[in-house]
Amino acid sequence: MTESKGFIPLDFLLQDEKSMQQEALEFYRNMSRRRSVRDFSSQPVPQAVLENAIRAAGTAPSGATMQPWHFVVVQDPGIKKRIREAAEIEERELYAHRASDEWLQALAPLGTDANKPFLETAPALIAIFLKKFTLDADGKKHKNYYTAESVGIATGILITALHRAGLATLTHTPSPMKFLGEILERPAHERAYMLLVCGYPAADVSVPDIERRSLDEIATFR
Ligand code: IYR
Repeated sequence: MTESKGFIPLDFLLQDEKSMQQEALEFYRNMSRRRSVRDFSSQPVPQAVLENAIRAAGTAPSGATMQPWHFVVVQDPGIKKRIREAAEIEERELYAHRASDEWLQALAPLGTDANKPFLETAPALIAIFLKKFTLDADGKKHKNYYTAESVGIATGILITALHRAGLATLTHTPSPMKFLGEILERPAHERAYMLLVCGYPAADVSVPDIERRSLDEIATFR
């Protein structure tokens, strides 16, 4: 499985300071343009982009290198429809009953509601599953560690890889998400972690006018 076969030299690229600074600045500028999108074109996305973005996500660090994630890419219209219907049932509950007034007020600027047409319009839904255990070839259970942290990092890399490849995403977390494991027939030791909606933005899509917190606000150097 993931057992280390020993140690090998690190494949590390030492850069000069100027190119480090350029790279960091360009990366920041590019990432600043990433926005969550809620209105997608139905145009299909290149399969190889999805595959390589998931390969990149799979490079994330993880507790004891257990790589406790599984990605299910849904492009089948029938399965997308079932996911939409199940998600909207939970979302209607959320908006009508489950969410506190404080929560609804926090969501108001986003203009969201219980209708999730993008779950059918977007060409690809990537369901991300968290594996509390890994089953080896003999069916033996191996405990995984720091699973939420590990899958969170992998999801961040996935979002970044898709953005850099020219695709828009939406992190969608209908709650509870148990229906995802059922529809996608995942084993019981996997928990649905997030649904990443992926595709090209619809023409002329607009996004909420928000600002990112400044460096001063989010970081302390001492
Ligand atoms: N899951 C709901 C509500 C929602 C919650 C948060 I926190 C958001 O940042 C956005 C939406 C929905 O998708 O509408």
